[in-house]
Amino acid sequence: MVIEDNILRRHDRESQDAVEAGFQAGPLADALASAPVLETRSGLSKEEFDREYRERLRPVVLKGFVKDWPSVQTWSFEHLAQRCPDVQVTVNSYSSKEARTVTFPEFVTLLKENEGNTESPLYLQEWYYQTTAPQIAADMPELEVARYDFRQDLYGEKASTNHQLWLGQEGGVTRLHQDSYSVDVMHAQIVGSKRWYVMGPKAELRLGADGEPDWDGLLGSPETQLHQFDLMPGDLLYLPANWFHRIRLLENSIGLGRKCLDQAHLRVHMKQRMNELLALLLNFDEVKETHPELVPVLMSRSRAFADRLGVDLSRLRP
Ligand SMILES: O=C(O)CCC(=O)C(=O)O
Repeated sequence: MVIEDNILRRHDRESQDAVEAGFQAGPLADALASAPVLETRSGLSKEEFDREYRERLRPVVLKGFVKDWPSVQTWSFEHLAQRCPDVQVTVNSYSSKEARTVTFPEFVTLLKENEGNTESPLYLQEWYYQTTAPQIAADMPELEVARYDFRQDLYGEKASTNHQLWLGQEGGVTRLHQDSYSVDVMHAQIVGSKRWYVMGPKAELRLGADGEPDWDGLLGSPETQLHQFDLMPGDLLYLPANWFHRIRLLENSIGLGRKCLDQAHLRVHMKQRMNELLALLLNFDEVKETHPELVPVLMSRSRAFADRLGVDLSRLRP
């Protein structure tokens, strides 16, 4: 099994903790204070967006782009509780110790009870609301600038609309990561605000000669392209495939993660899908041994993938 050299891309707990610690103190934390703000535009047409940003793989915040969405105009946690009285959600799903499944109104009660606890904020991550709460979907209308999403052609309607809501409390953090399978991030901020730190796809953190992460090497490289910005209600972020991102909730917040597969990334997307499936299938025992924390994630992703494709897992083609 090949060990990834770039610590930013590693999935083991120790490496992820080291990267997160870098955001709290030390050279990276110091650099964040003066990191440039990401380019922000308003009033862009779809053609301008395609030409100036998507085709050139340049990230941008589209200021106020979704400000007229019903969700941005009317949502609060209480409002959603009324509209989703029986919907089950899994809160803090990224931590096996803290994860708990409750109804949406129970989640809102938990939020109130935990208000002000910025040490252990609650976070409902990656809620695939379209299957469990389709009644709220119309409040986040389809975006003209996101019509290039090729997943619909590739996987059909069901697989291509797996948008995710992220709902959490002030202080909640999503650690630095790249999205899988080379999809672009389009993130619409609905309620509250979040601080994003982003780095280019080739940002690299290696171990130095002293065995510690070489932060100066990361910060000195032109590939790092460290930027920051606060996403406010009504803003839409476009982050091209493989850009690293870390998010901290500045207030109680609701955001919509709406991924897009650019047809330009189709080959690499399929290769990554196949790679993951075959690595799981052919090296299952080794993967279980070397990456035990990844196995349940990969299995549930693969099950969801099969489900969305309508694959009958009981059948093997002779
Ligand atoms: O908002 C967050 O906490 C994470 C969002 C994210 O990672 C995404 O939309 O890709």
